[in-house]
Parts: sequence; structure tokens; C-alpha cells
Amino acid sequence: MNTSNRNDLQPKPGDALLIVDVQNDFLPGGSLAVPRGDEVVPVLNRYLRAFTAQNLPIYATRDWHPERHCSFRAQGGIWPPHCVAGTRGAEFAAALQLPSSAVIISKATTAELDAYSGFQGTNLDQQLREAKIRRLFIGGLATDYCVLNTVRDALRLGYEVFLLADAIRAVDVLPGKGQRAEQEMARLGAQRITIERIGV
Ligand code: VGL
Ligand code: ZN
Repeated sequence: MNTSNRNDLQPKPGDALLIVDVQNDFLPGGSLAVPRGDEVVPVLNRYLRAFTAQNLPIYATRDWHPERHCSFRAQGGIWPPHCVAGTRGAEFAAALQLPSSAVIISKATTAELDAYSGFQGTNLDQQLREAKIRRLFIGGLATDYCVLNTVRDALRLGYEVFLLADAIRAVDVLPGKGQRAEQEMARLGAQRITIERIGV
């Protein structure tokens, strides 16, 4: 570990934490379980504490599908049914310590459209602009789908992006997909960090 970097990235005004889809269906035991997806929760709780301690805003996206969503196999999609709005599987992980002030962004809420990015079909960009956010600290599930697409859009929209490398996990339907997604995000300009940089 590069200890010279320890503590050099204290979150400051203009920063926000963006947590992607840490929902029961993406955790072990869920209908679209991400291997070791539960491991992101305690790490994200540390990022959450760092941001709440500085009174900085927290955004949490959630996959929030109707019952017969186009991404489900029965509708010709590639996924088992998951994150159906209002079900237990769509709830945030119980152990994730989201403050009541967290802004929840629901996505892919209509039957005909899928959205892997938290910016797609939502007002997330508008809300971040109104809150004068310029740097986004992004972690959650899954590295190779919703994290990748959210990071890609964030960079395209001009945000500085820190990818929380210790708080992401991949579905990895094909081996190596998670690693390739991480390489792609770095190539596009996302900066990989771990919790030590934040100093908590
Ligand atoms: C996701 C597959 C299907 C994700 C959402 O949150 O990464 N993956 N829907
Ligand atoms: Zn989905």
C-alpha cells in the first residue's frame, strides 16, 4: 500500500458519494447475486461515515423495475427477475448505513427500457448540478454493469470521478469482465482510490 497517499483526499465541499445499487437481489442469496457483493457494505459504511462527518451529500441509486421488465428473461432480456419495485429484493442492503438525508435515485422504472447508468432517465445530473457537485466518489454493484455505465456517464458529463476500488464487485458473467470494466473506467479518466486515501 502506498502510505504516502494516506489521508490526502479528505472529502470537501463540491464532493458527493454516489452508491450504486447495493440492493438485496445483488447480494449473495439474491436473485441476481453478485459474487461477494456483500463485501462492499462495510467498506461503503466507512465512506458513508466520512461523508456524513463532513456534512457532504450522499446519493444512492437503485434498480427499480416493474414486474415484467424488458431485461428479464421471460420478456426476452438476459437477466433473471430482480429488483422489482417494492419487493424485499429491491430494498437496500439492511447493513448499509444510509443516512435519512441520502437522496435515492430510482432507475429503469419503466417496462420497455433498461438503464444501467444512474444518470439514464433520471434527474441525477440536474440534482448534482443544483448541489454544485464537481467530484463524485462512486462505488457499489455491479462493477461491469451499473458502476461502469454510471462512471462513464459521470465522466462524459464532466464530473471528476474517484472509483472506490475497494467497494465494487462484478457480476463477471464472462470471466474478466469486472477487470476489463475497471481498466475501461481508468482509461476514461476515473481515478481508483481505496478508503486509506480518505483517512478513515
Ligand atoms: C445491474 C444487471 C441488471 C447492476 C442491474 O446494478 O449492475 N446489473 N440490472
Ligand atoms: Zn436491472
